[in-house]
Amino acid sequence: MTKTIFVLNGPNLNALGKREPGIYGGKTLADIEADCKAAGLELGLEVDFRQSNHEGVLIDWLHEAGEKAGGVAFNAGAYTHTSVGLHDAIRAISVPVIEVHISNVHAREEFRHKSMIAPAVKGVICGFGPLSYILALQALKNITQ
Ligand code: CA2
Repeated sequence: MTKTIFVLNGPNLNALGKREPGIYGGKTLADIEADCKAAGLELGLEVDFRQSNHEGVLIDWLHEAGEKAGGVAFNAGAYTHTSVGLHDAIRAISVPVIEVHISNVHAREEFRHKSMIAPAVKGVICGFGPLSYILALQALKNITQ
């Protein structure tokens, strides 16, 4: 049976490709979604790709993933650095969650060095541009088979 992987995106990621290309590259979130769906086809994974600017919606989607998905690739955006609610939601589900970042957060401002969700996730992939998402899908394929 084909596994469904939720690829969840947090605040402002809908603005990708429109500003700050020096940090995040020129791809839009729709481009990244297309790349993830193509990689999913090759890996035998169904990709359910979503974005929200609202913390509670992301929490609801994590709970939904806990019921329906085989794993989650999660770019929580700025909530990565602030959200106890997302930390708790990841702990509340038993499917693996991989933290994803486009930029290398450790090479940026100090406030981005702390991740509230890192202690709750299976692993972290950051700094590879949009490729970070594909690496997360490959990792999920490996750890869930
Ligand atoms: O590198 C990443 O993937 C981040 O999760 C992106 C977040 C940032 O807050 C994290 O520290 C690292 C930002 C999302 C996109 O924000 C934009 C800001 C300006 C223009 C376009 C996107």
